[in-house]
Amino acid sequence: MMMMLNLKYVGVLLPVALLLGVAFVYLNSFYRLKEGFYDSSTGRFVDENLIGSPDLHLVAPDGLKYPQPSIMHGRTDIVSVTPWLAPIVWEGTFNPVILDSIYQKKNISIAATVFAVGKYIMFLKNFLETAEEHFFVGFRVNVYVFTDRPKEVPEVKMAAGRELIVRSVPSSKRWQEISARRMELIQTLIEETLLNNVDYIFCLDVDSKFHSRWGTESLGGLVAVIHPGYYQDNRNKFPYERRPSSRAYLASGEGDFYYCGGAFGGLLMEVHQLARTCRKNFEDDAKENIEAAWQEESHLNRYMWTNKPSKVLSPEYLWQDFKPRNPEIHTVRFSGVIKNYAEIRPN
Ligand code: UD2
Repeated sequence: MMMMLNLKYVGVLLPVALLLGVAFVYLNSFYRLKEGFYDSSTGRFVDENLIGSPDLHLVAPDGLKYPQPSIMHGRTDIVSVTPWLAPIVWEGTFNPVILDSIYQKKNISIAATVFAVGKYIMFLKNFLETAEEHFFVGFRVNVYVFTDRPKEVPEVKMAAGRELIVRSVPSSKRWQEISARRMELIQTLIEETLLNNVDYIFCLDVDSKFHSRWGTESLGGLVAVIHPGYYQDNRNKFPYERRPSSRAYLASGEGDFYYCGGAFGGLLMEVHQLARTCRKNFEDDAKENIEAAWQEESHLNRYMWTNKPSKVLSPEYLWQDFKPRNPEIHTVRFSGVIKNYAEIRPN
């Protein structure tokens, strides 16, 4: 009796399971097909899932001609890969023509944030004008300016597809606070405005200007810039936060490089996680009356020790105007201008 009942169930369940299986396979392939298309010009199937994710599947346009790459010849005076195999970008390690043509096809969009609070507004014009000349030229770029002096934001002619957006922020009596609060504002900007609208974001110091190309070679998941002041030093000399009571603490013998607080970026969600973490750690420290040695820069360095950047930009991407150019720096792309701290800081 029991046996007969089981057989009856199997007789009903088996066809139902088969039917569901067939339906799943059919619907799944239909769904996938809907997410791609057949490109008759190249004779290839194009998967929109891959096109949609800006960091995946690098497709070069057909017919592109450029010098043959080599794995035997190249720069020998610098290191161009980290021990975790992230590229370190230097002049002479990439071909801008290949990279631009790949990312043009993806129609990526980039946000840049810059803070100009108090007297730092004086640096904005130069920053914006030189960004128009060198920063992701030919790409969709939105520059977000955070300032307490919106009326003093200079008029700068932006190319088609590029936009300047001004956000008001309160003034502050302490420069440390202005510098550190950037993480919170970047986090909020991503959550409230950029999500689903932008692919990459770069967060830059305003007291700086562009001198030459900063473009698609800098794109990556999490992007850090090597600080120009310490790249030849032993890591025990890096100005990391050294008090174990701070959440930015790095012990002697820890840390890969000393990264800049003045320039970092990457894919939107990577930078969101970085900003959220650094903000929280900064605020938790503040509750215990601790301020890390170099504010958010210390927290960023702590974060990058655990969360390794997937692309590292050489000091070409943030030099300092007061420093003579070292021989390995073939081009300065972005640099901090000379400034009189006593004159421009609120404290
Ligand atoms: C370094 C870092 C900076 C930050 C700081 C530690 C570089 C090149 N610079 O520079 O990013 O990590 O150490 O806090 O890595 N700001 C204002 N108004 C002010 C003060 C600051 O708008 O009154 C903004 C502005 O965008 C400026 C940024 O905060 O570029 C950093 O301040 P800074 O340039 O005075 O910091 P500095 O030179 O010590």
